[in-house]
Amino acid sequence: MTLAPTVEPPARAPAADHHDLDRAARRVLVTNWRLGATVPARHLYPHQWSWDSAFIAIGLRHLSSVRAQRELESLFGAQWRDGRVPHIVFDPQVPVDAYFPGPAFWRSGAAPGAPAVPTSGIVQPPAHALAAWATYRADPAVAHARGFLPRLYPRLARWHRYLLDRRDLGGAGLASIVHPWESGMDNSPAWDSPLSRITPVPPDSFTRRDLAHAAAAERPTDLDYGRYLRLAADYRDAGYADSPDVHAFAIEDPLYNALLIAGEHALADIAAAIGRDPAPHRATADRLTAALMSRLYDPAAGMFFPRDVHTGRLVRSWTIAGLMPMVVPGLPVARELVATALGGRFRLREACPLPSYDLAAPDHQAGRYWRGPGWVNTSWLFWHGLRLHGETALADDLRDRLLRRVREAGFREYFDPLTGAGHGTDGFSWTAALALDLIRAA
Ligand code: 9WN
Repeated sequence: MTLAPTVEPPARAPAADHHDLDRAARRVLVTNWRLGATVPARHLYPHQWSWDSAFIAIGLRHLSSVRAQRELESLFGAQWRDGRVPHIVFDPQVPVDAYFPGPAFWRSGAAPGAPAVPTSGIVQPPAHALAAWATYRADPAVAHARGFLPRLYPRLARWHRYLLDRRDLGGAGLASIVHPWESGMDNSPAWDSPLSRITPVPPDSFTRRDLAHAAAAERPTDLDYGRYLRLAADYRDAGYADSPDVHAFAIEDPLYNALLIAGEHALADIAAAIGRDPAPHRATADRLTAALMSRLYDPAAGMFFPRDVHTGRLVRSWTIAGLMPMVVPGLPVARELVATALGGRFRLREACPLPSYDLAAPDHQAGRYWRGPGWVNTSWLFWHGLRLHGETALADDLRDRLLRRVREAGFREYFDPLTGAGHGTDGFSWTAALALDLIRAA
């Protein structure tokens, strides 16, 4: 059985007690808006990022449906001929050394089928079809007038096709990520073991820019960066070709594939809305859901784990990625995932945002990048999943606590899940955008 995704809360004015937060969130998105797209954060991330834009559109649709549509359109304007949507679209107006690795590292101009604008060559989680459908539903009249869905649908479909065909490195139908940056959870402890096989580039061969804007104790280490750069350089030097020989890192990730499945359901809705056949998308979603269950679900644990394509084994690391299949309509084990989220590792009733990594693990670090702290986007996805599976009371409670956290600590990039202390950069776009969305569901 499949249910239609319900990403569109009814359009509502914010309740009086949220007016100040609402105004402050709008200010963040206005400040971070550039020509046609929104940067994740002014200093640390001064270009357009792929999955950030999807979350940003989900919030922007409440301010200006045209701007939300343009956010997605500008990202897909940088789509490669093979269908990939790059994880960063570089703004040529921004100094080349403002972010590392920048256009000079990725050299997309030399790659076959890359767009005119410089981009990276890797991708990020496919949250875009979900965002496109939510954006359309916020204002169908304006979307119709602008031809939003008929223009975007073929691009979204090609994006998913790239993942389904070129990235099925494990041969079981699921898409593989080929770089930790592709997971969106760059520094996740789940990548430690597969990354340990990668020879880092020498530490004196690159200059990081992130440490000028964020504390070293809250960011990945130089050794991590050395390995990230080795993987990215090998991919680049192979002309961004996808094959198990090129990709020393190849993982079937539950977060990634859950978004792909939810996205196929959204594509089915989009197809139906523009008079196309939704059935192939529903069939793909059902096939992928079966593969997700058989390849990545551990019934004894009540949890999804990533599978390392090279070893063939599950990586038994308890990260929030393993709870993300909650966004899959009709998921047969939603109740089990809720039980896991309520347990001591994630403490759904108190921790907020939900921790990126097992609170009970000895190597949990509440302030370090994807190794403990909570992000608003993964909690928003879990909230969405709770609503999708009828867990309204838990969803409402999580929503209220998320809004309280953001009101107290600001629009931070991530938060200590138990104390609420803010970490990373401030004025972070998806925190603001998703707060706007949660406010309207309150
Ligand atoms: C590398 C922009 C991005 C997010 C990712 C987050 C972080 C980049 C970085 O910032 O990654 O892509 O430089 O660390 O991990 O999820 O999309 O906000």
